[in-house]
Amino acid sequence: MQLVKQGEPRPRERWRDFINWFNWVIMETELYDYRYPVKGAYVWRPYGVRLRRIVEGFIRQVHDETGHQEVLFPVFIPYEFLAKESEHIRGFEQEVFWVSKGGSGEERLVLRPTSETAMMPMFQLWIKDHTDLPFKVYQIVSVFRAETKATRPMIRLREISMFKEAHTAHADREDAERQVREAVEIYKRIFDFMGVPYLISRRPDWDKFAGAVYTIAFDTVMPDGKTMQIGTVHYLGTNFSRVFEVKYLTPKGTWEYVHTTSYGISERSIAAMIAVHGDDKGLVLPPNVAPIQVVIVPIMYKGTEEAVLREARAVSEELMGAGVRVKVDDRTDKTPGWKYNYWEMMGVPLRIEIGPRDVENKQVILARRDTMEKYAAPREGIADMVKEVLNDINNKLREAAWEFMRSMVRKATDLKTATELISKGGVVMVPWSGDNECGLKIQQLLNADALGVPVDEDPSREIGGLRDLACTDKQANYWLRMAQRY
Ligand code: P5A
Repeated sequence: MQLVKQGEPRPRERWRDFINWFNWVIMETELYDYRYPVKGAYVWRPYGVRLRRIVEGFIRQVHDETGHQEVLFPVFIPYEFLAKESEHIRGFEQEVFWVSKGGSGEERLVLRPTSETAMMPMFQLWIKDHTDLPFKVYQIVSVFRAETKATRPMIRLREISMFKEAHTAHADREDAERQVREAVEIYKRIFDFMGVPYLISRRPDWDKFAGAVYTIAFDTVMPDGKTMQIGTVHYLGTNFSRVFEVKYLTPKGTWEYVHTTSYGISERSIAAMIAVHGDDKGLVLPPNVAPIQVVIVPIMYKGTEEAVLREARAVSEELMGAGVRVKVDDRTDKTPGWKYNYWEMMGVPLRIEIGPRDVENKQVILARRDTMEKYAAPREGIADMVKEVLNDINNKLREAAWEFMRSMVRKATDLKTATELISKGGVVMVPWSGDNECGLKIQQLLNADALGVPVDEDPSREIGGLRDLACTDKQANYWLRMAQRY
């Protein structure tokens, strides 16, 4: 993999050279370091950890609010447990990291690639009767997958270090499917918070999670037109509960298998957030997630620096009191111009400049990172004003990202147009019968992957009379989203 070295000139065209831009920006802003000497394992640096903690905080809040309880399971899973569900092990067998021990041991352990088979034996002990259901837990932990596709910093990891996985158990299919819908709403809230737009699709059967009855996936479009899977929700039916004997006593006095679901997101969602908002200058962070929401740069000249600094600190106090994450950059060895460039690269949403004239005029200068607008605002009532601007930046960034993604989704009803559009990047919706063989053929013809049929809009809208893109003797029943994927 071609990686940019720290300090090298930054790539100018994020569009053409997205991965180089991405690697440059996470490295240069000291969010992340990809030089760790193990493939697919990377380091979060302090600025990155602060960002991550804010995102994790929101993820926890949303799960807690919806009745999920946080747990922490061991990283070890006995191999026999991972292998109990036949489809599950078929999917993960090649990606499992084995644990070797000093001396000899009978137990064969693996590092969890996901925790369904770690949770199930404990669910079996904890769930007794119908009053225990629904049962909803989650954890934010590391999981390990020996990914065979090329690893990429923050995007495709072998140690996924911010894996939020939720696991739930229900009395019947109906309640489990209600949970699937709740999970979709939870993920919408999380991605809206970060301003990341999404397409929600039901994955085709050949691409569902190993062991699932069906998978609903969130994808977003990267600046280069390729899509990225940023979250998935699985209905697992009784596939896991049967092999782990997870049963509950019904009010009628009979024993039934629970229906389970699981859903997960990872730090890849942070990568998506960075990708959809960033620009040639560097990061552009939505205030919702920015470790520093406002940076105050005092313009210091000899003679007036004390008054200016005092004012900068007073504004900082006021903002802090209003719950704003603020920093005063009072370094004396850097010029204001240098600081502007630096904090712009770091993605700080709003800069406040205060000079001697501003103190005199009872005003401050606001500079927005998203629009690069700069204007004077009255000193009086600054906290309210700043909160309003931060809110506006959250909304504008989210809207701009949605607009870009929507512009990258198109429809094609014939092979020639579909092929042309796919080569330009983005998502192309094509008519599909619903037949798996035809879907696989469409993938081959377009040399692209099927994301699935829309869950966020009617998949059969305006499909009447159209034919399957690959099996032209078959009537089309759905629009199938196709794309090149990360
Ligand atoms: C759901 C949670 C699961 O593992 N078990 C528990 C289910 N689903 S999944 O689709 O395999 O993964 C959930 C999300 O995690 C992200 N992801 C990754 N991120 C970074 N590096 C990886 N190697 C990686 N693999 C999966 C994806 O966003 C995926 O949707």
